[in-house]
Amino acid sequence: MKKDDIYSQYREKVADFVFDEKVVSVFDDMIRRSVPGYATVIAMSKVFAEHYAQENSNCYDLGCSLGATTLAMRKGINKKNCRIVAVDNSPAMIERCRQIIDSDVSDVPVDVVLEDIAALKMQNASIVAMNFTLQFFSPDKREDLLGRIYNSMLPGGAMLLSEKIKFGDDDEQDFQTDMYHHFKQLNGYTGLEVSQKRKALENVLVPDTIEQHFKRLKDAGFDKCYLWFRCFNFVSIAAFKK
Ligand code: GEK
Repeated sequence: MKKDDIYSQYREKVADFVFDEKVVSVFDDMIRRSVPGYATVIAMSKVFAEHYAQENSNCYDLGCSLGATTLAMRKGINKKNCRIVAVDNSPAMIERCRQIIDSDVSDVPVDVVLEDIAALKMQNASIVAMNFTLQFFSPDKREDLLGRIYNSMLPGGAMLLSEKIKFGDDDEQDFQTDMYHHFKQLNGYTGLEVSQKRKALENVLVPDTIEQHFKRLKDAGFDKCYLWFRCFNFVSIAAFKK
């Protein structure tokens, strides 16, 4: 696994973060050292897939990056005629993701698709996993996207929504952010790396509060929504269609 040192050198001007070849080459290391609970969320995607994938249905991985969620779901699916559709709009991510999926042996077919989820046609979905992707999606289009996801889902379908969140209470926001930065520094990132990455993400990763997520999911039509995982300012929600 190549080490992420992208922000280790001082930069006069920090440009907005993009998912380009450079990021792809260190992505595994970057996400594991940057997202508390990432390994747990990925591992549990297998459990969700095992329980909620339905026969003759599609399972979506929206913002698949290098396919970690897809690989986990692929291991969990034990129903007939399931197909995973893994989608990302970064050409560099999709190119590498295809290689990774191709070298994984399984009976569950996977379509690796280069597309913006804003334009994606989804249907017949028993599971939709969107792990740490909605936060990068234009805030004014989030409601519409959630509505389209809900409409694409089968009765009994489950959505797995994992996100970085913000807090309405300033003290809690400071506490959770502080702990998160300690987590990153204990994982080997310097103060300079943490602050430059934070700057790069400022206009790119726009978190919502947990209350905004629950309201949006309910408004989209989801019947039940449960917070099943949380670590500092990172959460995962399971939302169900009746
Ligand atoms: C994992 N889920 O390893 N359409 C499609 N893809 C998008 C869009 C969009 N509009 N916006 C962003 N992306 C993965 C991790 S990473 C999270 C997800 C992170 C893609 C973007 O290209 C990137 O690959 C992914 O969403 C977010 O479980 O890096 O913190």
